[in-house]
Amino acid sequence: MTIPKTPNQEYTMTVLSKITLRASLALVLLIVLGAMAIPDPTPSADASVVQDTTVITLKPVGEELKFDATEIRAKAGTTLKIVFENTSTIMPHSVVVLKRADDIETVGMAAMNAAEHDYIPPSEKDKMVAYTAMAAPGATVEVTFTVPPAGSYPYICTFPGHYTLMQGTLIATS
Ligand SMILES: [Cu+2]
Repeated sequence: MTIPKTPNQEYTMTVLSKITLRASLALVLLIVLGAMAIPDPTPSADASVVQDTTVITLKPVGEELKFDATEIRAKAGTTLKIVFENTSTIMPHSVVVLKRADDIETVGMAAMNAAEHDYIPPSEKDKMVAYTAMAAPGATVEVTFTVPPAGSYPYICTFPGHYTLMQGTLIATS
């Protein structure tokens, strides 16, 4: 494209408004596409490794009974720190990593009657790999533990009624 030697005011204005219009259309398209984007079925948490400790930050999705990451990956035998930022303004939540998926129901049900233990039932602790304290709305809790042997480990929230929906999977890699 050659630039006219004698700048034509009208030409410049036309080009500029065309560019502006195109940019606006592109922006609108981006917004529409963004709103239409299909959520990743297994969103993964961002992980950062500090001194051999993998740090993963989890949050709830708005006021839904959902973790923002439903899959966490870490190497078996390494140290994993889960930081849970409870961004909900109304609901308490926790992160409890279990040894077996078959125990989700048992632990979830037992937790309902464990208010005095912060909804971490002492009788079921042997089924847990790790657990955070119950995070009040707006609070941040964390737990640091050694990643168990290679395999899949479910994590749930043990606040009454949340465990059926509020789940994710820790994948311990070899
Ligand atoms: Cu919860």
